[in-house]
Amino acid sequence: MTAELPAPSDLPTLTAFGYGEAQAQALAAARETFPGVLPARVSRVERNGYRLRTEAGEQEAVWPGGRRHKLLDVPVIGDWVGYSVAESPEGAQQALRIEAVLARQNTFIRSVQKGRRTQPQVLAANVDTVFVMTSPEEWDTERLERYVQAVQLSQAQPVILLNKLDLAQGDLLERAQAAGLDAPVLPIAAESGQGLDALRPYLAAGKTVALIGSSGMGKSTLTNRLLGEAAAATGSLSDFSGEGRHTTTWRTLYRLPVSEVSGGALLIDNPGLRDIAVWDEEGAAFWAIEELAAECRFSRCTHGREPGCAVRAAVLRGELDEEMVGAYREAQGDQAGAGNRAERPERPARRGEKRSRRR
Ligand SMILES: Nc1nc2c(ncn2[C@@H]2O[C@H](COP(=O)(O)OP(=O)(O)OP(=O)(O)O)[C@@H](O)[C@H]2O)c(=O)[nH]1
Ligand SMILES: [Mg+2]
Repeated sequence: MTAELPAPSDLPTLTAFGYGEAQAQALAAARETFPGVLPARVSRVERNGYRLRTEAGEQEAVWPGGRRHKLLDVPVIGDWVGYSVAESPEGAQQALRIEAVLARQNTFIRSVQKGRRTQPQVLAANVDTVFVMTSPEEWDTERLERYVQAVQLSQAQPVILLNKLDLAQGDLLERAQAAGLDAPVLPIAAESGQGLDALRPYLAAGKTVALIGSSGMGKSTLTNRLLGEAAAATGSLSDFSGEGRHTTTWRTLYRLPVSEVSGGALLIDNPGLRDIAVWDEEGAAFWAIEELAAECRFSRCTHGREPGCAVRAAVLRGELDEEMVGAYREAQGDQAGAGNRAERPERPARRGEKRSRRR
């Protein structure tokens, strides 16, 4: 591959991973700042770095990040990025370096609690559908409402998968489907493959689906079933009886084979979440801060005491809440080096947190 701007038709592998005109345009825009970067999709987020699906195959990559990057621009699973090939000091192995996160179609954000403050965490980007997986033992209408709302706010389509159909008792299925959730409820059994035909409309070629839900619900079991191979580790029942066991550690994006159920979609298997808290107004304020930050005199402005800070100017004009800027600065500090951290077991959401909708 050369540094010429590649056309989507020259990138058959990436096209299979969803690369199209929108990504080509986003790459062209990124090249104005980072000339010659090549396109790739983040296919795995690990403690010490990333794996990228490049036209030449899957390769490890680093993201230099830094303390003063934009908080919401940390590369996440599903992102399209522009990378360069960095020389190692020994001139030996070359590591890919993520230079830019390409403009996203959407972001799936939730709110996480940090001490007394909440901050946004981007769980995935460029996702068409989110499968929220639950099971008969775990069914909780209120919690599912929060998931549905969070998915809708991120402009993705929510679908509830009621897995382990073989364990359903009484009229659970009827009750689940009558619960009034603003999403289809599809009963399946990932282990036996029962009900998977119903997933077909969401698994068209080039579409991206993210699997979320508590630990032990069968996300990785479904992933393997759809892949036709045991690529993702799954837990045994005893693993889930104890406290906070998580089998899946890293977010991973797989390309599904063309099968009776899948047209070749991209599937993201995630570690278990205990619950989700919807991120809305703070999220909007954070975005506003990041947009203002582009106007700061110094590109590495911390929005503290630097002259020419557009963020502080907006606070002085009364357009931005001082406390929100404080939360933003704190969150930015915490996020430095993200992608270099393990996924931790999740904290439960606060009850009733952030229920309003952002437009
Ligand atoms: N009875 C039954 N058990 C299932 C079914 N699907 C998955 N399981 C079991 O559920 C357990 C957990 O499955 P996993 O796929 O590892 O769950 P997970 O959601 O990926 O869990 P984390 O990676 O920790 O988030 C395993 O013991 C599976 O065998 C099903 O359709 N029926
Ligand atoms: Mg798993």
